Amino acid sequence: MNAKDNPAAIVRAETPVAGPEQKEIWGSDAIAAMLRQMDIPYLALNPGASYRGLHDSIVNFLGNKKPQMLLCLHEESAIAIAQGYAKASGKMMGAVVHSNVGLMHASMAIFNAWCDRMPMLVLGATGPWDAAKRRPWIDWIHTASDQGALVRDYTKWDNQPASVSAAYEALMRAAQIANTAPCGPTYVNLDAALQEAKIGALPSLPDTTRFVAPEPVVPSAHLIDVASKLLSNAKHPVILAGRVSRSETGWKQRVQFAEKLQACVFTDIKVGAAFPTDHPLHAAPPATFLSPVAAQILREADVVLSLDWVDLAGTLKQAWGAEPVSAKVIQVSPDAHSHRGWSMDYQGLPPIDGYLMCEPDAAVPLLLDAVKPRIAISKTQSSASVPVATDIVSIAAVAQVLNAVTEGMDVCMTHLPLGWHGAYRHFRHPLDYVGSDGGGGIGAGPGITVGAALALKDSGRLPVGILGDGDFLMGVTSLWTAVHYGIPCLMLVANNRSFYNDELHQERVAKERARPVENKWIGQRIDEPAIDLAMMARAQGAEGIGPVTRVSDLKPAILKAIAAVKNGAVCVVDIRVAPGYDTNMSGSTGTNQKR
Ligand SMILES: Cc1ncc(C[n+]2csc(CCOP(=O)(O)OP(=O)(O)O)c2C)c(N)n1
Ligand SMILES: [Mg+2]
Repeated sequence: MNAKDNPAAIVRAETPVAGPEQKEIWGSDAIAAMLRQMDIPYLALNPGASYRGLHDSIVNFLGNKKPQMLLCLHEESAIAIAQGYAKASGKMMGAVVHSNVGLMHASMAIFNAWCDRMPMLVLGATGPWDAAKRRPWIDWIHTASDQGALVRDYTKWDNQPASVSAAYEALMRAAQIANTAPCGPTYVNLDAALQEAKIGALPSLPDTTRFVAPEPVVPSAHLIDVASKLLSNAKHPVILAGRVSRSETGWKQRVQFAEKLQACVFTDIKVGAAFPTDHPLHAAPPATFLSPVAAQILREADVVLSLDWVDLAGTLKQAWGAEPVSAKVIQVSPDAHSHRGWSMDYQGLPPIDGYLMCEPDAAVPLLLDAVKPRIAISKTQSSASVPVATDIVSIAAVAQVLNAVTEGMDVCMTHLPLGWHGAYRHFRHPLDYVGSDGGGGIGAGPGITVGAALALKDSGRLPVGILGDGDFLMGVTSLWTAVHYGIPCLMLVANNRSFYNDELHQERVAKERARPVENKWIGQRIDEPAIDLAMMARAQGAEGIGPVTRVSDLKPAILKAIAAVKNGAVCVVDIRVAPGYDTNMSGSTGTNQKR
């Protein structure tokens, strides 16, 4: 499936008619020209009068190209699409949301992107800051003093420029900051009056190449020396491969590095694939929390190298409990640059014996050169039993069928459901899996899938998201955007007709309080009526298959869906899975909550 032999894979254009020769230039024309100058490929948006000026400029001044608008039916989808795009491409796109209300809708998704350290340029607008220019009522309710405060605690920077030249600078600064590690969303609020002011000639555009993000920081020779000595002399080195890039070179270097050191490697299901999960040095299936077996392997380590591992302190705590961490710890992470007061997504404070405050991709090649090769000390992959159900429709059964029918095919898992067990499918390439939502905000799966599919549209890789029904339903209108713009992708909905994760929590509370566990479904089940998810797909022009209720129907359904997507369709398969998890999602150690 590539753009050449599948024209449907090209994002469908909404082409404006040409207007008369432009005599006047408006503030928003200059802002639009700047977005083009900055190479922003797309703007996912939901419209609003606060940025009707910019909207007009994108359509009539730029011809709706570079950037191209992607209309979304909810601001949360617009941001999730930008997040998915960044996850799969490593590149930033834009999103535009309307005044305070659009930003409020967008806010959870911005939080997800923030926790996921994904770059994006969020543009917003306010009613005229000059009160004399406000239309009665509506411009007043949609004007807030300090609108950026709504998202300031989970964006890297925000600004409300007061002139075109200030807007040029604000946009370049926003892009530069968003793309500097640790990446993240930035927000620029464009005053309606500034957009709608006549400005005479277009102010000359700066050379944006002089305002780009810096080259990755490289650790000092001294720190490489400290870290490589610790690693070379270790008896049981462990690598925690966390947030890394989608680069194939980076991937290969990590593999060479682990092999040279003969170190055990852990990966994390919360973030994108970082190491081949079927490599003999890969210690345990990627998970949200360490399994007891994985915690035991980690505890045997005498040197732990974190490659920007999410929640290093919490992970060490799962292995060492209340005792001091006996291993030496090397931290490779720029993340603390984003640690601030409001959000605790910085996690616990880990003990560190060598601190390389840079991205893993910058440190690994230097460490690879510097470490001494170690002789293998009988480290093998822990043989985690892969839970498989063959007689009931379960997430395990979905995984089994998907694995069988995609054998030898390049697939990108754009999302996985909460009940997914890391042993269900192997990842052998950085684009085999792009990681989860980042901030635990449900409803992101469909948008992330569409955004990742947008980034992958010419790659020949099949984008597949497996989503919980709750997640799917909250973000379901992302489908329309994918259909409308011709962005093929597959969504398999693991439909247990429940916000099941929380049934488990109610069960736990009931047990704790000696109350009836049978009531755990109340206020949780999405049933009577069961929602026809395939019909919700068809309602938006996507293909809808299912409900699939028998294991024997799974394979033909998924094969049909893959064929449809390869043919350019957006396809949803409603799979009625039995409630139950093969994984411990609530994070208490030692319990497998399968039932
Ligand atoms: C925006 C938001 N609302 C509520 C929650 C709490 N929550 C966590 S998981 C979950 C259930 C998700 O349901 P589904 O996607 O169907 O997955 P399942 O648990 O059924 O496997 C809920 C409601 C959340 N994390 N985010
Ligand atoms: Mg569910």
